[in-house]
Amino acid sequence: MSPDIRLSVAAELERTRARTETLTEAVDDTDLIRQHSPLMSPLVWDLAHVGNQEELWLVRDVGGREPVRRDIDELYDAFKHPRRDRPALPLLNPAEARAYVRQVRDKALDVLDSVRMDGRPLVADGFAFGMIVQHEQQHDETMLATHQLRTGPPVLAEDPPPPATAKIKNEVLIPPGPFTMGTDVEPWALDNERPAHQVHVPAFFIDAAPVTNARYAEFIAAGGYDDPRWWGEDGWAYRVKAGLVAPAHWNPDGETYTRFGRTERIVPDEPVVHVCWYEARAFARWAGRRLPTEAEWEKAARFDPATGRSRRFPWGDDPPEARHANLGQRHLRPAPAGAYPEGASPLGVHQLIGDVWEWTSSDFHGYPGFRAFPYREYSEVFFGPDHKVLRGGSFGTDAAACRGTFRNWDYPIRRQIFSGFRCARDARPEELA
Ligand code: AVJ
Ligand code: FE
Repeated sequence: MSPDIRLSVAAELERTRARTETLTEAVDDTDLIRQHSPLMSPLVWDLAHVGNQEELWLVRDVGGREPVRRDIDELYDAFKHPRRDRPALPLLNPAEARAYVRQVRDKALDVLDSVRMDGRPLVADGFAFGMIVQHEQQHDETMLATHQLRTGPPVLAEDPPPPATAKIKNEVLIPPGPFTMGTDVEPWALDNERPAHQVHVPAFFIDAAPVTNARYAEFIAAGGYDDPRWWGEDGWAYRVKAGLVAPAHWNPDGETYTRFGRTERIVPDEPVVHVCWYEARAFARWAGRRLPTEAEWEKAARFDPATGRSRRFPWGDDPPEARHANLGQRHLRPAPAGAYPEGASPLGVHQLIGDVWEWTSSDFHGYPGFRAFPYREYSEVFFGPDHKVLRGGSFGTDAAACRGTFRNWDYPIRRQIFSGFRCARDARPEELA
């Protein structure tokens, strides 16, 4: 590992830990050990789990060091205990958890200083460190979702997102033809983003921005939640069972939502958030459209028609800056459609990165030639029809865990995540200029 990589990894680890501390120090100990929803872990579980993964991969595996706390591995193994059962476990208390993650971090930094480039793929380009930075960032987003489910007065500071400045089209034509999906070159890409492969994508139209609250409210007003035609058998069964009538966190008045403890009027031109895949699909069908496939989403986000190559991000290959996208928990809400003209793709598709995770129509599968790395439990065990792919990251996602190739997945009923969507449709032959 070059000295440069060591320095940047250390900075990323520190920056990430600062966010973890904000999320876990904003509430008192009672709140940290409480379960705010059966869908989520107590925050203190996430905290120690982050430390435990860092211990497993960096301290023990990469560093070859003695365990810090071998006795707690089982408690923080996400596959051993479902979230709903975690509050009943003999977890580290908040003070113990803080001391534990500190101790692990000191050892991990020591490993970072001394580890030799010895040809192990896990060590090459700092991958294991990048994986651990991303893992903690992913849990920071999960903890932010837990904060959204918590009741009580606000504890997180607000910083409003930029206003809409660009006038954007309704939809954009993406020309037909092959493009490169996935990557072999992103140093911190996870196994499910690899390998790069060619995919032929027929011409299609995609919304220039995510579906807004105003558009979504039209669907509600048109009786969309009461019409089984839009939902499909599976979606309708869930819609009825769960009593869905609006996105999560919209209040019964139909005019306000509650975010991180603050109740405010629904902003019409903000992307809708906290909808499940069934709601997204129902809206799309009602609108005479459909969800994009994952390949369509990635082509819209990465394909550069001038060169034919796939970019890292819609705006190019440079890492995300504040002017490009609403990422990193800077703003605790999506920004209005048109707020990030500098983040648009060459063809004029806006806000693909940041704001809201976007549901696609695709099931989560490995790409052709997929190889699990470094462990099957990161992705492979979730492959199959039960999980739908989401793309693009949200306001709660850090730049380290977000890029044009990044794939997220969840059950089609989930809406405690920062999930929205945009629509697509096939292009008719006469629409191809
Ligand atoms: C990629 C967001 C689905 O939170 O379950 C965290 C990320 N994997 N710890 C999740 C993850 C292991 C994962 N998602
Ligand atoms: Fe995890």
